[in-house]
Amino acid sequence: MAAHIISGKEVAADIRKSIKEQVDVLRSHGVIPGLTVILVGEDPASESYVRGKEKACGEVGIASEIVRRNDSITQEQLLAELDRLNADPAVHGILVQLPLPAHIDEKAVINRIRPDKDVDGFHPINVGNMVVGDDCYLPCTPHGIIELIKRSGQAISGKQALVVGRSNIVGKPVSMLLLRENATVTIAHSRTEDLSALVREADIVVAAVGRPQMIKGSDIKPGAIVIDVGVNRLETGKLVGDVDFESAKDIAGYITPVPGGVGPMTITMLLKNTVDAAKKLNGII
Ligand code: L34
Repeated sequence: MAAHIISGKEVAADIRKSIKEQVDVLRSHGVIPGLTVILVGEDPASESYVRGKEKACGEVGIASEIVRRNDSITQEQLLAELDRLNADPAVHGILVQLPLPAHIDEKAVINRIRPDKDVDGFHPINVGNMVVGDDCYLPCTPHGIIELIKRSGQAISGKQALVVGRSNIVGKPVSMLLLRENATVTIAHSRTEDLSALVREADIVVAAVGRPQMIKGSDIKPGAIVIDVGVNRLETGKLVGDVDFESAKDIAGYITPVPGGVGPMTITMLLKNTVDAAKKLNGII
């Protein structure tokens, strides 16, 4: 049977309506939520994602600024930039687009962002609070994934969830969020010995490895929920996920497309965190 296609684009549009309403209220109180994105270098994919963020901010009324620096920027200069933004009361959210050039210590950069402006949820304070279930900014892609599953109407509690990939941005945090929703979580990675066997058992598969079309429909458990985080551009220019959509779509129960699946949700959760930051920093919640 053909899977239900979970449209991240539609879910995102729905959530953005409510975000815009919140921004309108804030603006009527004289608070304009502000997001600053730092983009170092000229990676075309990062450029495209950051432009997507800027456009989405504009649509809901968030003031956004992109600070572009070329990849010769030193770590000290980048940290100084963060100090400036940390101190700027018009800036409620700060995001440093990753990856950074190799000469820059990513951890030092993330650690420099004020945790209460860390709308990416990457600062160790936010990560720690997420793990213990305290108030924090949730990382955007993992949070978007949980929202997509919930809005598909399917239960997470008690299900076997397989997360393929263990990055700090997606794999690890989404595993924690699925656990928080009472899934039984397995994390697979490059050293996992029999990935196919694990995929076959999973009620929920989250694919976040960055390897084009590596998960095939023949491995998927009939009726499973398949969330594809991969955004891989083939030589032909076509954008594909980590899941082989064509073979998976007739076996899965629910599946996200690429593009139009997780990507728009990542951006939407960033908008949400920025509005929450504007509220908190102004003592509104
Ligand atoms: N600091 N770095 C930081 N925060 C993040 O949350 C990110 N990420 C990841 C890369 N680096 C980051 C993003 O923003 C990935 N990511 C991201 C954001 C948006 C989209 C994909 C990845 C997206 O909108 N994808 C569209 C297609 C875009 C295209 O055509 O290029 C989609 O529909 O999937």
